[in-house]
Amino acid sequence: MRSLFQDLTLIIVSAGLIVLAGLGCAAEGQPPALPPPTPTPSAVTVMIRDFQFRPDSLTIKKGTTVTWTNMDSVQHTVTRPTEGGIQVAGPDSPILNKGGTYTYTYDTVGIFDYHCRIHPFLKGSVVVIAEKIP
Ligand SMILES: [Cu+2]
Repeated sequence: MRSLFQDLTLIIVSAGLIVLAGLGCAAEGQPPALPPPTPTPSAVTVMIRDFQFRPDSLTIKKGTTVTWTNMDSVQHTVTRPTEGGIQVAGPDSPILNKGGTYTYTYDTVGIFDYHCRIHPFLKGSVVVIAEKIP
């Protein structure tokens, strides 16, 4: 014995299928344009140990945050270069003691060198790309 409720349910489900079928036809042969993939920002860690940035060169996606951690007993910095007395883009940390960390987010595509202000021979660089790393 079918109830009125069952009949109504059947009608509602049928109507839903018809609507879905209609949508299917509309989309046929004309796939909807997908939005361009957005690079997912991520986080990368660089250790400063034995007077070296490890790794000393990185390739990252735009929007990636890099965190430097000083593992040495001596103080270090993560400092962008200066050109004609003006600092160009890049990280600019305070002095980091042992265990100190500094975080910088690269929002611009390009090549960004950096160094330690206290030990200018201590150098690193970051390549920032727009596309996803394969
Ligand atoms: Cu240093």
